[in-house]
Amino acid sequence: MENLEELKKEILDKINNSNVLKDLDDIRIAILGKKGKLTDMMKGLGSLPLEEKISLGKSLNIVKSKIEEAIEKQKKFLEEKALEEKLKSETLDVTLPIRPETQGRIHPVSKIYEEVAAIFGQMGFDVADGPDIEDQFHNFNALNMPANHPARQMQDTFYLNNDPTKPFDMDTAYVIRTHTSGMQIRTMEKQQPPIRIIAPGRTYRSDYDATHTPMFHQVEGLVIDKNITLAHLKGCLYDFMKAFFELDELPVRYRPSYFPFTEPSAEMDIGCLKTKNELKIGAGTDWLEVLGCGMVHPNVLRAGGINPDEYQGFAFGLGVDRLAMLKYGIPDLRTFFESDVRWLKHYGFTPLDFSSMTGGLSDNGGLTR
Ligand code: 2NM
Repeated sequence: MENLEELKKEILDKINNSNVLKDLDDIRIAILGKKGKLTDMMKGLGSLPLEEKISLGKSLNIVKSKIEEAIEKQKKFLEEKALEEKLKSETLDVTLPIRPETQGRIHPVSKIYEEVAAIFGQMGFDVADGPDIEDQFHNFNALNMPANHPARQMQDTFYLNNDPTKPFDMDTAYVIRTHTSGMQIRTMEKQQPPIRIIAPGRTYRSDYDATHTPMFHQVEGLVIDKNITLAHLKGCLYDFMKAFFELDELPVRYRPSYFPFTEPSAEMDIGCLKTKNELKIGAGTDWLEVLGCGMVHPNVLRAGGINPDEYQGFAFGLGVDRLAMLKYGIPDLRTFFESDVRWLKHYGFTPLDFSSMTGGLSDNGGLTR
């Protein structure tokens, strides 16, 4: 009995002094396991006289439950301690600056798309989306470009062979779009006026030199409503150009031009100062062409399912790559598509420096740089 009291004290001490769960479990096995000390003692009861068996058995049971209780308590304590340590070691200070310095950059082309969408978005335009692969109706016929039109010729347009098991059929072949205008036609087909959309996207023409790449980026726009006039076109595009170049005053002029899908058609120039190695927009006496535009041809409205006696509209198209070169002073178009990370680091934008009309279009005041 005295031994038992001592043993109990010794075991409880061990339990309460254990520091890790593994040690505690080792102690439990050594005492209460199949071959544990207390288990052995209980097995030994069988060989004792009845009276001793009863009283020692009782004592052993009491000791056993005390030990079990102590183990349970210590286990809880050690588990809580372990959790606390884990949480402490995993703490993150979310207020620390980003490390290493942010690596990714937004491509100037994407930046221009954001800026253009922010400006026209504030004027109430929606952004349309459509396929890069077009049928000839949406890319040509609906745009008042009949079968014999020069721009449809093979040297300008990438034609696709729809069915490789048959000979190429010029009449039914799909094309990869030469402009984004197919989206305007698709919008007219599914929506009656008022329509105010911009259609940004990749476009493709078989052309390659210092100022032309076979894939380039466009934003086209379309406005249709009752009583839309050339004055709406001029006001809208004037406001756009001032917002885009972030200038309060900007000289502009419209020159007569020709597009099959608009009548009348025009090209818009903005005033600038050209010197040997610098281009300053909004000052000087030189002119720079920035976009094409016009009043939507009645044939185009009809092709889109809109009655030209009831509705009028204007449309425009601008080259995103060229606007990026002008606004951000990038001299060579071909570098846009070389995926050189040093170029991107120089001309690109950090993702947090996003474009908005209220936060500064191209520069948010150094908040993220
Ligand atoms: C341009 C110039 C002028 C244009 C026309 C249309 C449509 F579909 F409404 F007829 N969309 N875009 C257009 C007009 C595009 O790009 C230089």
